[in-house]
Amino acid sequence: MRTQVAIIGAGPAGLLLGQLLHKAGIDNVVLERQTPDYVLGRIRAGVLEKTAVDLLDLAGVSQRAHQEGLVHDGIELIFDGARHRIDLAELTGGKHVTVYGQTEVTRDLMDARKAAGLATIYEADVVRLEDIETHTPQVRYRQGGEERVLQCDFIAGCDGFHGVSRKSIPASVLRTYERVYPFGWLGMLADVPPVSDELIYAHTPRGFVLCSMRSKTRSRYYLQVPLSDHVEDWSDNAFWDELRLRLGADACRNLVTGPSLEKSIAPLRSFVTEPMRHGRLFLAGDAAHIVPPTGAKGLNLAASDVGFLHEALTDHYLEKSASGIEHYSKRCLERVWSAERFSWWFTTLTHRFSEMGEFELKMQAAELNYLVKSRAASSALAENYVGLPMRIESLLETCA
Ligand code: RFL
Ligand code: PHB
Repeated sequence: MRTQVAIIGAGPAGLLLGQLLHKAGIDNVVLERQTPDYVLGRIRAGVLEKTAVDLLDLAGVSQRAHQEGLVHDGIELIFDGARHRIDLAELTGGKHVTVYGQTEVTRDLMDARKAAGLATIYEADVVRLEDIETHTPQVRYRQGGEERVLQCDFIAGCDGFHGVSRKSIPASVLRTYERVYPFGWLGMLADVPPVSDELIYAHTPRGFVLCSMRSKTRSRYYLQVPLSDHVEDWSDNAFWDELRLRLGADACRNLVTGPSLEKSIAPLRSFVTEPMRHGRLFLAGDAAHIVPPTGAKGLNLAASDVGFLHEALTDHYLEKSASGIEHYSKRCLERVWSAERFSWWFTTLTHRFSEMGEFELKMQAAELNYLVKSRAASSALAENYVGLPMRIESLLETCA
């Protein structure tokens, strides 16, 4: 089999790229290790920046996101038992985020791909990438007990943190940067109305809490937990009890509890790979970088990588220019490092670290206080939360 662009991974990065390339008349095949149901069963991101929604618009798959997505103009911070609102719209000249689950984004992309009759091969486990430094790379995969080969012009490695693409770049070229956090997030999804209209990020003596949602009737909550915790040991009642204890009576006034639809523990990590292209292999999304979820940046970064990759491949096929390909890694990495910094900072500010002494706790408290009292500090949070522009060099103009 042969295609122009072989895409590894049918997560949001791979599917969005496939749709954008199809719109530009560029032939592509997606190879995915799992089944569609498995991919849709993973409960992950919930917050989309405008840049991500713009790319869904461009791909022609945003109709439901606009209809059903919830526009959020602000977030709440809780610390020291008090609630503070960060007015995202007022602080950023009218910008907002859209609360629309990654599952729904993926479903919309899957439906569009199916409707367009595009090739997605599920249960195809990519085992090796070959000849990536030549003009005729190929992807070797296993399907139904047989080994097959997909020949192509380019490979898009959209296969997440545990995929094969990153590992195919020679160690002598690859540089990685990593920080692993000493805790995880226990997430729970339940068909109950959210405790508040806006997302709540809470710093509490018992650990961090995030109150998020998927709709007006479906809530998503997260608790900071030790890495040694097992999800089987957290009954639904234990989860709700701990949530109440951490948030306190006032913030829990409107809390509605109910049976969980899903519960899972995710470790927190910051990770970046440089470069994001080697020869004819491009890395995009979690295959190249991971952020702790506190800033809600993972899916949004995956989308902006795909935006740059779509630009690079249309430059190549339609404009006959190598410019986008040559600049791909640098363009992505500038935005990636900004989001890494923000996600690391917001995580460090809002979580309890066991090694923190009295002094570090006072520093955290002072910074949280400054954040809600200073317009400059609140603006910096808001500007990052709604999402930096695709090209960071335009930031000063945006703010002017
Ligand atoms: P994915 O979604 O991991 O998809 C990669 C796909 O590649 C497949 N694959 C292979 N296929 C074939 N052969 C192989 N050898 C393969 N190896 C792997 C996998 O099966 C999979 O289907 O990566 P992608 O597309 O880069 O998307 C990234 C996002 O999923 C991720 O960044 C976000 O979910 C992160 N994230 C959040 N991001 C946000 O922007 N906003 C949020 O609010 C947000 N909340 C979150 C999050 C991530 C979380 N977890 C669980 C880590 C909340 C949580 C709890
Ligand atoms: C989510 O709804 O899953 C979510 C929202 C905001 C975050 C992280 C996760 O910062």
